[in-house]
Amino acid sequence: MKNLISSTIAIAIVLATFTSCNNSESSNGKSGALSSNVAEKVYVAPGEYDSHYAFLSGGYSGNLTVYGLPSGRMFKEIPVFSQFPTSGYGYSEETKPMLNTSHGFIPWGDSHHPDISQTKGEIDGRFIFINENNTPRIAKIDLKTFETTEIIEVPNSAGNHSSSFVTENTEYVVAGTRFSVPVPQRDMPIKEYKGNFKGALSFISVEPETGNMDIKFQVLMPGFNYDLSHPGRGKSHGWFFFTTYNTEEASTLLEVNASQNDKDFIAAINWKKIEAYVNAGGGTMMPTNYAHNVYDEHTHMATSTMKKEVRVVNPSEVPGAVYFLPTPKSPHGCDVDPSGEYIVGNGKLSANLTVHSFTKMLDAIEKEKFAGEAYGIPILNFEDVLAGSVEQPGLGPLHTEFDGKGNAYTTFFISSEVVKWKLGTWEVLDRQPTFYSVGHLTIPGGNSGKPQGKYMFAMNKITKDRYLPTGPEMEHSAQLYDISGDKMELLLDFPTHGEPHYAAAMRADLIKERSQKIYNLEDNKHPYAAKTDADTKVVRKGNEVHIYMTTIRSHFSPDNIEGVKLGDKVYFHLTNLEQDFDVPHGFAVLGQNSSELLVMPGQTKSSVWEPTKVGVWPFYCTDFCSALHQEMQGYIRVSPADSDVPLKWSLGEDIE
Ligand code: RUQ
Ligand code: CUA
Repeated sequence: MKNLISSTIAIAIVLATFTSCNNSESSNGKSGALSSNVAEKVYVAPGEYDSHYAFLSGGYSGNLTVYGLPSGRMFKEIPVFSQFPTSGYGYSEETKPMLNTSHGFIPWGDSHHPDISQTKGEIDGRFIFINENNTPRIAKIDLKTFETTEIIEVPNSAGNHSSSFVTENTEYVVAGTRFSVPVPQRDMPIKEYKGNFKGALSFISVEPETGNMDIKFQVLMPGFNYDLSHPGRGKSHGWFFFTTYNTEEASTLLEVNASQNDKDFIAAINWKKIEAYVNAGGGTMMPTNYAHNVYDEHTHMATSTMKKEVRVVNPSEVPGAVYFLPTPKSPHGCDVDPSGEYIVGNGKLSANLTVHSFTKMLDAIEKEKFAGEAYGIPILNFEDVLAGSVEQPGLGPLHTEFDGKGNAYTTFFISSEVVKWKLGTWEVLDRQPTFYSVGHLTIPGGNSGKPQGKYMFAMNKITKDRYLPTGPEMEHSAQLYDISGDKMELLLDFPTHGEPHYAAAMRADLIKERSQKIYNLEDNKHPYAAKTDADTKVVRKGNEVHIYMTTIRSHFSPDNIEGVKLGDKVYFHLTNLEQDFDVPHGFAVLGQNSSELLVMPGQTKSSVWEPTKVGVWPFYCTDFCSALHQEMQGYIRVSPADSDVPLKWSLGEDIE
């Protein structure tokens, strides 16, 4: 025990030394080294557009932020796993079901890895997927509307981290568990972890036309930690690769106990083989509970369905489907190059960067050259699958991306740098410092067969002195580099929101052309929609009062309402009659204990209010929509519970 603790302290000191040397004033890159021609490279003149979209995960904000490149301007925050009072997401009656889970309503999430849908190995810009780490879920955002339209919970999973990466035709979005747990969950002693806990790797199918998600199967793997993953592509399409750590299967003091083995594994999963097995009826349906939440663009409402079972597959049932590739030491990122030949294991504690060869892997499998097995899964020989290694490239490698021109770019957390190296010769070509402690990096089109060169940005974990101080908390920071030349050139720092782990980025054209401007009022199928002022009304059902209300510049209809009583549950159903791009109206009523609503043109949204005080309470539009926005207001009268004030409403005249 003493040994464990002293080695922990030793590691801590090493880390502290590296981090602190980054903080010194002399190394913060503020020497004015950037020339004015660098400024031109990121300058997007007023009224002009950026050339790329970047979608940065919000980490512990639970959301996704949208940026433009090269300007680094933030365009939008898309609410995904967290309630978002700015738009009413997760507060409105229509969107609350999106945050339903088997644990009940969860107002928050921790999102990590966005990935854009692909067709034939190329980014197609239809959807973006993102994982929730804490209460395992995968979300889909429609890039036509930039709205979260589907969330599926992932059962038997915990710390959904090796997610959400898509295969080259978006056949699957894959979600892997970070923590192994009892499967199914049950009451058992923690010390019986080893050999008993399992790691579920989930393959979620995506319907080609609609994008609808469904858990096709889960592979129940040994109780390791599954950290990150990437699909095979091109020649390795049909396979999926996952890094593992804690192959020691420790349940306590992992920083020491999970760093014992000289090598952990990359798990190679032949999903095509398992898919064929499952299509032939293979696997077992396991009883479980998970929520599947879908937002319908026509009713403008989400529904949540609780699913009762999931198909699980034990690797031993499908011989030849799962192999382990030994990979030094506690690998984090698992990255596959655009050709599909090279699989990079970024060993956090390793001095070198290990690259495996897909061809050599197949060869070794064919010759059945195994070094042993773990829980019945064959382990290949390290030397047999090794393509090469980058010698001493830096300290603490985390993630690698590719430019499609034969180069790879790896982030090093401890030495705080991005290192460019060559696939095949493994020589280091360039290194540039990052400020500070870089995690992921992104090249547009990163996880695809066709990266879109030109830019790379690093997402740093520590900001320190890069911006004006904002108290003890600084937002994280990203740095944009031009990678079109031989050497990487630092262009720009820009602050990010929450903790971007990964980001997905792409050329703007595809998304820009398809972006929707309004919701068609005619197509609005919301049951409480009022499509003209003539449809507005107030209806009492017991103690529920439903107000069918419309908004148009610059009034609410109705705007005077009486007859509501204490103890009533008041539903404001707002339909925005506007059919004009970028003209939402907002709604808020004094004392409302949810959030405002922001209603898009043609959309209906509902807010519930349970008044607690007698009085006449104003409501108003929260979005400065017109010259007469300040006039866009109304009153609702709340009477005592036993009053006999009749239910009445009006617009433009006194209530009689
Ligand atoms: S993580 S910094 Cu992707 Cu959540 Cu590596
Ligand atoms: Cu409508 Cu302000």
